[in-house]
Amino acid sequence: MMNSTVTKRGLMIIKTAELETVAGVTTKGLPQTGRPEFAFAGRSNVGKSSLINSIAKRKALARTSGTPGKTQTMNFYNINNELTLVDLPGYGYAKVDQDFKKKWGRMIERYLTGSKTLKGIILLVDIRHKPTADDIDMYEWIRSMGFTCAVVATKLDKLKRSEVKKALALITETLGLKEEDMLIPFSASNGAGRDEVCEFIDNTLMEEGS
Ligand SMILES: Nc1nc2c(ncn2[C@@H]2O[C@H](COP(=O)(O)OP(=O)(O)O)[C@@H](O)[C@H]2O)c(=O)[nH]1
Ligand SMILES: [Mg+2]
Repeated sequence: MMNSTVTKRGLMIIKTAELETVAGVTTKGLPQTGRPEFAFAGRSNVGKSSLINSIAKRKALARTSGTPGKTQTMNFYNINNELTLVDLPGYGYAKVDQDFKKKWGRMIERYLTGSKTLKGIILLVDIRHKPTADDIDMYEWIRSMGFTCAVVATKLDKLKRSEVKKALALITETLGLKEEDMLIPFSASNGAGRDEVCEFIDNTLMEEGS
């Protein structure tokens, strides 16, 4: 099952990948790429930019950082002129002031509710930690909006093999994942789970008939 649709259909064979648009809290209007979009949401430092680099097979397309709260913009990546990956600013960063948090919330919501081409949302959680109240809010919001969602559990390489099952069960239980929800363990260090994320994107597009 793994990898079949991805390679057969060829969509996720990366030919080109580039940063196309950067939108901040003061940016008016949203970029209209016309291409199907997938947004990556999650806490600051969870690994959103690293996952985008892994999907795009580029080392430094999206800037990664050990310092939380670095990316406060929405970055739109054009993949193959076929698809747009949207790196959302991370939430749950304590040092960001309340005023920014409000603006941030409005910006994200404006995008997530306003985009006509957004096909799916990928929610990232750190496999080592119990999802936070913010993660639960985000997940419930995604579901309530009726979006197709996959949950990616990042930093798989940081757990011992014997710890993985329990960690995934805690995420499933805390978020209240349903049978039909996808939970994909992923490591940016060794690429584990990368193809499953691509497959989720590909399947979502196929179901949409795009
Ligand atoms: N070991 C390990 N480190 C990771 C992984 N994903 C991200 N990181 C590290 O975690 C930090 C934050 O990653 P980044 O992609 O910038 O997170 P973002 O803030 O959500 O975009 C960086 O130092 C990354 O190198 C992973 O799967 N395994
Ligand atoms: Mg980032």
